[in-house]
Amino acid sequence: MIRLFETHEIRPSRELEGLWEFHPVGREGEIPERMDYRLPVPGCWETHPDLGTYRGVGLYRTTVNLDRKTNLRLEFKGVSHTADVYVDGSRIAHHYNAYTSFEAVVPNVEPGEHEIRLYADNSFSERSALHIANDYYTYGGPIRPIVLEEVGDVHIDRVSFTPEWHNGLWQGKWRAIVRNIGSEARETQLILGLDGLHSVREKLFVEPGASVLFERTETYGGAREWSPERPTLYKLRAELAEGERKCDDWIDRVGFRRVDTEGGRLRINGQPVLLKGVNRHEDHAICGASFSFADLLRDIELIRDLGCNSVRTSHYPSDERFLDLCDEFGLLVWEENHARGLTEEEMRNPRFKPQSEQVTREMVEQHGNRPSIVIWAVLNECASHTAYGRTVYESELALIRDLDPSRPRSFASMHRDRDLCFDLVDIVSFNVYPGWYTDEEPAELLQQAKQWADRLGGAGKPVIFSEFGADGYYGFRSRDRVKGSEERQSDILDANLKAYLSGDSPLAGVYVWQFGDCRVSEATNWLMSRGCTRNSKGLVDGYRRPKLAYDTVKAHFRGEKGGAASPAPTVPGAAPERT
Ligand code: ADA
Repeated sequence: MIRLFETHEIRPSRELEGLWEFHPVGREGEIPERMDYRLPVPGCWETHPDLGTYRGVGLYRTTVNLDRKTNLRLEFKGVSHTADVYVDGSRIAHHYNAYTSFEAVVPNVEPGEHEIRLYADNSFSERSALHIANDYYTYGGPIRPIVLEEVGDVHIDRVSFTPEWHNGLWQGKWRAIVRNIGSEARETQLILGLDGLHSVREKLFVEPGASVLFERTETYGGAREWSPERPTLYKLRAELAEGERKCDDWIDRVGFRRVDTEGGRLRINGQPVLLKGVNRHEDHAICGASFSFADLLRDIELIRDLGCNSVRTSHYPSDERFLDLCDEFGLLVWEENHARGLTEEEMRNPRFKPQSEQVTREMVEQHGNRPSIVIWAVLNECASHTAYGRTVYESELALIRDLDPSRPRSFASMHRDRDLCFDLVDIVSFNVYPGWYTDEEPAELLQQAKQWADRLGGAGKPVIFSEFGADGYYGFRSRDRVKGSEERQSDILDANLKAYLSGDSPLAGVYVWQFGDCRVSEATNWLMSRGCTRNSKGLVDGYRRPKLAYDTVKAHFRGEKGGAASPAPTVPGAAPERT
């Protein structure tokens, strides 16, 4: 399943889902004598009994049949972590980073059978600045869907739609890119519209080998708002026509809502909201990082059951289908680029800047149409406390502002009163672990954090506690409530939430670390060693079995412990309003 809706009704498109041949190889480009395995695509090789800890390069191979001459466009929604794609023996794409999509276009492919070879590499080396041994696991393989499309010489590359509230009316700012991969200049008609609302039509002239950017702001008088309580979605439809014949389309979903941080509060459509959420790694004890739709939906239902109105995609962009579900159910999303805990030295790896900026750019360009995303964030727990680190935060936050000025930006800091970057963001966020790594009083820590924010450039900005939590090993029970037991995890979260959700709390949001236990890299130093090679701070374990802390957090988030309640979740199974 590619998305929750058809992304093309005119352009021929299908998912290359199924069983592909597989074999571990020594390096990208190598052709082994035999292909011993058959693996599922999408999937990660760790699900095969022989390959549970394999780290290296793997070759996936399949063939496709085309019944006419065409321009082939392959879209890879996520290959972990470095991908090289060959079609009929020629290398046509290279991409780094598991969590954003990329394309490979081959013009003028003859009818008949064609071979696709995908090399996926999940190894760690100097060449990889973001995927390193870490407190989560880098799986291997095409963890997200692969799509085959047939495109004309002139086709739609990308469309962005940004809702704006202007003098009491909704407007939409369109940016559409149309490209011509053929050898002749072409004239085409671009039609842009939202189903149920009006559309616009424009004649474009596209030179061979070039792209044209079309921009237009339209007013939508009758548009209905997207909000967490009523997540109204509109189908965005971009089409190309030659005369009366429609020859290409590109479909997405959008919603009309605005986000701001006026008065030090996070506001959606002018209404202050308190974000109550969980941090979610895309990791599951059985399917690794490659989720079926049913597994994604189960996570969403558990998050909604917890009384959350928000989720943070720690520490990388999420699967598109997960974000589709957030759009659909009105969950507010903090989405962040890919990084966790990089030191200044690691940020000085010459690969870091280009790789990190690329993920940031791809994240905003690929997910920017989604109403559910209300915060963009960068560089979780990296060196925001050093002068060099600050230059990196500054340039990445500026990049986001250039790409999308409509959403507030943040980063999750662990540097407390030593942070140098609070003046660069719209929302100041702290990762704190009272009761687990430190023995502070949560309420006192909260007052201190507010002072650090005020003093260090964050005065007047919303403050979020983006992480707090404790380990709890599923099934480990203790009358003495010792550290690591489910009881102690529950006690620590109870104490944290009591302080953070109290009536006079200055916080704009809280995100429990974390939703589900996740696998971690095997550590080479004792400090990073985690029991069971897992981060066990989940409210559910890797199989989604709730721990004691689940109900504790649920009671707080649903306002049963005296704090503020989240908006009532929509009735399970009821279809959200949509046009
Ligand atoms: C950090 C980090 C998380 C996780 C957590 C923990 O705050 O951002 O990725 O490692 O600590 O469990 O210690």
